[in-house]
Amino acid sequence: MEATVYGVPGSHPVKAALLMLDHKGIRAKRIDLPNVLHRPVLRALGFPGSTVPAVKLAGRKLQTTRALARALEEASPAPPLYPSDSPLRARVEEAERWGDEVLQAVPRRLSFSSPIRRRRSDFVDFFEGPLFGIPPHVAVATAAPLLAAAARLNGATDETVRSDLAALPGLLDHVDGLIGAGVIGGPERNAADFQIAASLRLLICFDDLRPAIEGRPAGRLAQAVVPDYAGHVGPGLPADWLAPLRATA
Ligand SMILES: N[C@@H](CCC(=O)N[C@@H](CS)C(=O)NCC(=O)O)C(=O)O
Repeated sequence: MEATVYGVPGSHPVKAALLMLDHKGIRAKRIDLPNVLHRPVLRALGFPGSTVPAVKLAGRKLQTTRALARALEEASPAPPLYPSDSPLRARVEEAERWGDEVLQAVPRRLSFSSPIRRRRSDFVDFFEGPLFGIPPHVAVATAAPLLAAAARLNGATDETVRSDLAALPGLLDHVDGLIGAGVIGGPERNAADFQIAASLRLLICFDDLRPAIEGRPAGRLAQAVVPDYAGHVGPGLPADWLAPLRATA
């Protein structure tokens, strides 16, 4: 079995999808599309939704990391992505849902926030290669309107990003709690490990956030599950936005 994974540069749910495919021993070819313009391309390819990862696998067109995890479990049960013990499975599924519905949006909004968009030359490192034949530095140099559109589509205003940063210590405490309770971070990786670790690992790529994350259980898990995440964003967030994190670092 082989999969084709359509993504956009730097996407953390795409990273989660690739890690889950790898966990199942399924070879995957990644094709990145330009952000925002990916929408008509996915439609032209026959995907019903607008988000990536969009995965072609054994004749199926799958979208969303959670649907992919379930399809993978069905197609190739070993090694599992969900524990067989049903109370633990329910807790893993709840952690996976939280990782998708709550945590995943935080690094996404941050990536498109106004202070980070000003550092867009840093985005070159997130490219896996040319985008439709366009070299990364050219794509990034001309990306300002697309990044502004992505910020609008994702609700990445200064207010939402500030409030995400204020909430981040609590989100990290929640992840540490899941690790302490043995829901994630166990000897067998599960779907929630991949879902949550990919988001945290993208946050660690930001110099402004790394000190508050990397030394705690959540940060160590992210680095163990996602050892490589191409990309690095230098400092750029205002000090008052970071104050809630500095208080806990
Ligand atoms: N939560 C879903 C959706 C992922 C998602 O929103 N991906 C972003 C990129 S990180 C995306 O495709 N955004 C474009 C859009 O919403 O059109 C999942 O886990 O697959």
